[in-house]
Amino acid sequence: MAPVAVPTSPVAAPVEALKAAVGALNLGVEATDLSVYGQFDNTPATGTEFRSVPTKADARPNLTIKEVLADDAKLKALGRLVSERGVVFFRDAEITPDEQKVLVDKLGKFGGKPADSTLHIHPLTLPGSVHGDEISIISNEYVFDGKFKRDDKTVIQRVRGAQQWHSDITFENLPSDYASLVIRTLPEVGGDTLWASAYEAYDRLSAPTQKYLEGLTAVHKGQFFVDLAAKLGVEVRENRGSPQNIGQDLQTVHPVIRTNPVTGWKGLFVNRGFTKRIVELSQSESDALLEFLFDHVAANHDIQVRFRWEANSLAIWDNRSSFHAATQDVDNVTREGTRSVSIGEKPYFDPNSKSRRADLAAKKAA
Ligand SMILES: O=C(O)CCC(=O)C(=O)O
Ligand SMILES: [Fe+2]
Repeated sequence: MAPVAVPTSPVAAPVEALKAAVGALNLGVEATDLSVYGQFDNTPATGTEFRSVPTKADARPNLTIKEVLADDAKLKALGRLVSERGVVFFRDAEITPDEQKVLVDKLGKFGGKPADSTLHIHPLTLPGSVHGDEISIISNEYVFDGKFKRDDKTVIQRVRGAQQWHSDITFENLPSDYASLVIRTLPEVGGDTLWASAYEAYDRLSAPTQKYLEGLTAVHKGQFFVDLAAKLGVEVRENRGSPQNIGQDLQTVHPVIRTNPVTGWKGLFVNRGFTKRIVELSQSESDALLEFLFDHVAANHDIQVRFRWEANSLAIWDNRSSFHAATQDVDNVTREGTRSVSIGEKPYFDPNSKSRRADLAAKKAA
């Protein structure tokens, strides 16, 4: 791993100040009980899917994303579910790119995101992009805009699955809370997306390792986008969904263990895509620890879910507490979708927050 300059003064403010910047949580209040609708958990660790067709065994009615968008009580319940399960899927979801924006922005607002956190403008989305600044086009043919063609044309040349794991835009001072993706042009087979639970990644570490990680912070950097901007001779966009998301270097510092403000649960918050260096450790210690943690997420399929896209499938995830990875396993077939990303709060670690497993076990026992 190439050395990364370690900032001399990490930006971490006291946890109470960071928590105070998260507005009132409004995700439990007046919420509807979504368990009355047909759904199943994809794996114990992560993923809940709303079924599109009731079966004999489960006659609960179908919940459509249209109904959710039309009813704030349902939206609040959905936000809570996404934060608890890491990712939620809908089938037969008719949703426009503009509605995707409304969806994640409202989830973020109900979740108490700072008043000036809006929707992310990707550093490499050109002004005048086809669906506007706040929709990233996800494509296997180009990077966020038609001008940035990929030069890794075939499956064999492309990055393999283990290298793909990330949570979105963690190079920003204020990264994402909620995000949504629809793949609108699909290969018949292939191009699945995987998600992994950051809560479960934390819970499956030994207690001494958990303790150790809780004291650490890490440098995140969007090096790929900085390099691409330089290669193409363009500046990266500024004011990327928050007045705090500025600067050309796409670099920041976040805690290694992050508290999700909605669930109050602790999750691992380093990812192979963007985390470059543990601030408090030597270069070789940092390299070894990060490699272990990246592998912990990528190699353990028992903390993951794999989702096969169909026409009108919709995924909504909480970037604070999950990782995801695309699968680049098709040649010469277009795969294209629209993604909207809400900006959340400055990440923090609250020492009083809980393990998901411990909290769920305590609730079950109560
Ligand atoms: O293409 C995919 O499957 C996932 C792309 C991705 O990382 C995202 O939409 O944030
Ligand atoms: Fe992503």
